[in-house]
Amino acid sequence: MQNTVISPDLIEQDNAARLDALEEDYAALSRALERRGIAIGQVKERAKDWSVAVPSWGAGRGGTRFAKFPLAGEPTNIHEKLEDCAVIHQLGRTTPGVSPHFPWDRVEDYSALREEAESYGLHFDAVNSNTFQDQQDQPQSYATGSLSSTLEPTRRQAIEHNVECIEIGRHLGSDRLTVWVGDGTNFPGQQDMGRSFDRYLDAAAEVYAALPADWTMMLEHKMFEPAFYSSVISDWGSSLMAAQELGEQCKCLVDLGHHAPNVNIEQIVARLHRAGKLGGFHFNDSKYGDDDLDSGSINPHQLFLVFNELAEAETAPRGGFDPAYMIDQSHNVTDPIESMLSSAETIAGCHARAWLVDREALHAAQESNDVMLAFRTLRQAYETDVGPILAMARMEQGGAIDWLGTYRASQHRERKAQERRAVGLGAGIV
Ligand SMILES: [Mn+2]
Repeated sequence: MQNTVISPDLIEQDNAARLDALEEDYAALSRALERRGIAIGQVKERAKDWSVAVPSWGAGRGGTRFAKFPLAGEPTNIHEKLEDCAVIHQLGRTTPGVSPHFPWDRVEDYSALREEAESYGLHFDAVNSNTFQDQQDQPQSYATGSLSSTLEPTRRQAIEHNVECIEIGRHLGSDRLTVWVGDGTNFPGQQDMGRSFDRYLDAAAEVYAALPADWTMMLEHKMFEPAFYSSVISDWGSSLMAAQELGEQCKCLVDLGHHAPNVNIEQIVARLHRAGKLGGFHFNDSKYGDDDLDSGSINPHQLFLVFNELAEAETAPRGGFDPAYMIDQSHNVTDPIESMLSSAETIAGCHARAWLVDREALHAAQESNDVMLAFRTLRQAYETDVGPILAMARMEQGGAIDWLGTYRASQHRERKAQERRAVGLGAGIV
């Protein structure tokens, strides 16, 4: 018997009140798509088959370097986070995977944790290691680097932590490890840029050697922060070099917020795919830097163009194309459940729109250099409102047509504010 956090009766009751309007919108869209030679049912089924994982850390309020403003009833441990992730999946039906982070989600019994997730209809996605902050009682500090540290005991500690994450992940049923290091420098001359990359590669090779045969190691690059002069794995070039050197099972992860402003991220996606090294995504949006804003809240067009490249890639796959899709956001002023439901819908919408592109017409226009026709072919798909398809897919799987309305009617957060212990004020990024 599956553990449901939100009453299925409430969802059904709410849906019943909204079904007539949805059916009307869905029928109108169905006719419009039919004129374009698209069967709406196929798009809906594709939407049902597609999913994006939520990060365990995203279930809590995020923060900035300056402050964190806690939310009454936010989760304080992995068990409560799983409960909130269950709500997100129950209402939205697109997020069955949870990406855990260690040591933040450490427990005694990982087999029991896996069963707990499964009781909600959830599973564990990519495991994230953490060598970017020090933990209590940790012998070596990461203040001047982890996998690339000049100090052998520090590198050893970082390697062992990553290997432990793989071990935990095996118990949780995961098959991916995401490695992001904050390693780098804040001053010119602080470290030798060539030798620090060498040290990183040597240490990462030891982590790679511990990967089970069916696992993927994903390297996440980030241009700056916490290192503000140079980062060791700063861009997709460094990430690709490292992934190629480490081996077949190592791929690159693209976090949408980890690039310089105005960088053509969709082109990076196409390049990594061509190299057979596109491992996965961290979805979020950014206006200025690594803002970790809600996916598609600032630049939904860019998100669509990324998915257009993914649809191209899936049409002509290379090198075991199977990217992992994850949300990675910091919810500083919203209820994280609402933000992740909103983001999952936006991301799923961009995925669906990419499959509305008349690819044959696009390719023909590209080959004949018909610039305007090529552009309009993409634009037509982008401008299609796929909301009724996503809502119908949700409803048919037991989710909510109006996830925001139903979530608020459930009073989940208010109830949790009574049950859960309050989070301290804290400060900074969590
Ligand atoms: Mn990320």
